[in-house]
Amino acid sequence: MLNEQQIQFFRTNGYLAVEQLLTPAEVEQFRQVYDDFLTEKISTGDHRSDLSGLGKGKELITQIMRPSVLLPELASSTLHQKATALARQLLGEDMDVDFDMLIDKAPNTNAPTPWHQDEAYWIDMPDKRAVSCWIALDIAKRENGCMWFVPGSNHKPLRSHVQTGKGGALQCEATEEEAVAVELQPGGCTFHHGRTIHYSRGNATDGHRRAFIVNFRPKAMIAYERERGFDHLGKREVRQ
Ligand SMILES: O=C(O)CCC(=O)C(=O)O
Repeated sequence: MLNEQQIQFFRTNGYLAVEQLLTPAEVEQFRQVYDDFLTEKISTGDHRSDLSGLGKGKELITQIMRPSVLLPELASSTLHQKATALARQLLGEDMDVDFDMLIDKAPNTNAPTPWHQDEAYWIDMPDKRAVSCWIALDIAKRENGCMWFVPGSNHKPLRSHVQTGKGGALQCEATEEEAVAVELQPGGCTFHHGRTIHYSRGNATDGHRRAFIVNFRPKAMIAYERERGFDHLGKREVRQ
């Protein structure tokens, strides 16, 4: 569980690193499931896309949306349970899983995830509490695409975003100079608020950089989104 200092750090800075969310045995278990998605042993269909919007025939950043819809037992897995307990400590007991996703940067693909705020992807909601848990299944370091966060951006307005590439990720203006890099060991994780500006460099190493991400918001806001047909599986829209 988190202590008061960690909760305060998150509220002030909009992000938090947790050294070990998963045990080494759990990391191994989730790597296997993850690879079943990557290799299409579990079919991903239209849940899968290239977040870079640039790859010609080859995916640069593989994004698989809502793996727990494809493999329902994931929804009650240790990973989801542990992440949910901490998300509730950070933003309240009414936080629930809105969606999960896998983002893999394959070896030597060198494609950065552009600077953005997750909120730019979503419909406007009356309650803007949202937190994402980004779990490293490999060592995450600057060279293979660890997360960078702009501290305090969670308290500032949403920046304007544009879509990159062909159907690729959203992007806003920000720089590494205003941000902090968070390197993690496998099983470690970061939490970031839906308004926090973040990014990752491309993977310039010979190994994969696999991240399992779970996103939380209040139960009432999940219902609000679903009533409006927004389920994190549809086409990307840019909010201006
Ligand atoms: O894994 C990445 O490179 C980016 C992840 C991200 O933007 C997110 O989890 O909100």
